[in-house]
Amino acid sequence: MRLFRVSGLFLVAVLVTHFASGQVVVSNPGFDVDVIGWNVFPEASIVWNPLDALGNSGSGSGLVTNMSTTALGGTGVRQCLDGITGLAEYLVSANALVPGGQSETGYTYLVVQWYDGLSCTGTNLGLGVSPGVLNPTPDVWYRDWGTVEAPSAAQSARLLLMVLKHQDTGTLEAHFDNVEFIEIIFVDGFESGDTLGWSSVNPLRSE
Ligand SMILES: [Ca+2]
Repeated sequence: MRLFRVSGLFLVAVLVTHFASGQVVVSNPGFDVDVIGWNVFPEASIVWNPLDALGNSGSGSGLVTNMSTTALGGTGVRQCLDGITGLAEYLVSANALVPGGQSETGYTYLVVQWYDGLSCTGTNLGLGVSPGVLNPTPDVWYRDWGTVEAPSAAQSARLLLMVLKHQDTGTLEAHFDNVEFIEIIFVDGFESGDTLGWSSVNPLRSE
């Protein structure tokens, strides 16, 4: 399983580069003890819950409730992120779970709103949206994710964890955990003519 190890090393290199740059930091991404840092939209609430996406007894998740009175209404929680680099590509992702036994139905998705000022001020430059996971299996953790490119003038981004409810009645709850907003740094696109960063391992051949 050499490929897996090589991939792991590549991932570490990307993360080290990311954290070394210190650009975008999500506050309270893993909901260890509370939901501080996450602010609610209208018709939504959030509470801390001990259910953790990785089964970690020392952590939990944010349980978001959609109370929308509009059919197909999306609402949820948000956090503003500074340190955005214009034209940079970002991976946005979060674990999500819709508890079973609920009378209403729906799903989760992520939204990024770009701003040309710091701390989500100035002009709203538009949205990036993850496709979400339609008709998710109840009580199973899944991963919402998407890639978004920051507009050239963007300096900050508002990250939204959203719950969509199909019905205009009742409520729908969903857990979120392990939120990530990571700049994608392509280590070597062969521009240098140097292939040292690449392995020629055959993934179909085991060691
Ligand atoms: Ca957690």
